[in-house]
Amino acid sequence: MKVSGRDLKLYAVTDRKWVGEQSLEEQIEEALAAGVTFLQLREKHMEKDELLEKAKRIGEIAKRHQVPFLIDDDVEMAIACGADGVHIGQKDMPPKRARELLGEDKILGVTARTLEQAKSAWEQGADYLGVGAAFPTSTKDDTEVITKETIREICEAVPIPVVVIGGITKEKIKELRNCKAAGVAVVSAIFASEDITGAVKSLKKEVEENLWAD
Ligand code: TZP
Ligand code: MG
Repeated sequence: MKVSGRDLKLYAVTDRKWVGEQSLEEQIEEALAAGVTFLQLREKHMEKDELLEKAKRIGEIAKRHQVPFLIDDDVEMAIACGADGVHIGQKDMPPKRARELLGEDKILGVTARTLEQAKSAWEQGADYLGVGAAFPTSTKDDTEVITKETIREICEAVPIPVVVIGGITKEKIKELRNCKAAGVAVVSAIFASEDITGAVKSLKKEVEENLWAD
């Protein structure tokens, strides 16, 4: 399998709005060195040229840490920068089309909020699913919270691993205990932290103690 449950244990999604003393690259370097297992560049308001340059640099950092590196939404960008794959939402192109463009070797992640979306994404070639929002979040404004039961139903219905996203903090991971998810995807719990290394280590420990079984 291209993506195992282990890979999804602690999935970091970038947001340069949290960049302060450290650059985005430095934040990512620190997060990867501390033990993040999967990385997505999700920068909604960056010009394409800047995004391409950043993506190439960040891809090199991820490669050095042997962590899969994906681009949010943009299949062409993922191919152009040599990323390991792309993560698309329900408003992007259909997963089947993304798979055709990417080929079989690249990783395709798809966001699903319902059982129907989850089954369809899997049938169309998704390697893993991002499911949420698990909790309220201010990082993404057009998302709704789904129930833990829905998350669990999705995890039981598809043979590909599921990463839970949305409002996840180290305190909240316990509430995902029975969901059967492989891991958690976080933005602010890592990148808004003043101590990225400490945040990554404690999030990972909570995942290992509460939901990670592979
Ligand atoms: N998709 C669903 S919720 C979300 C995305 C990209 C944002 C999650 O951000 P945070 O800061 O971990 O709540
Ligand atoms: Mg997206």
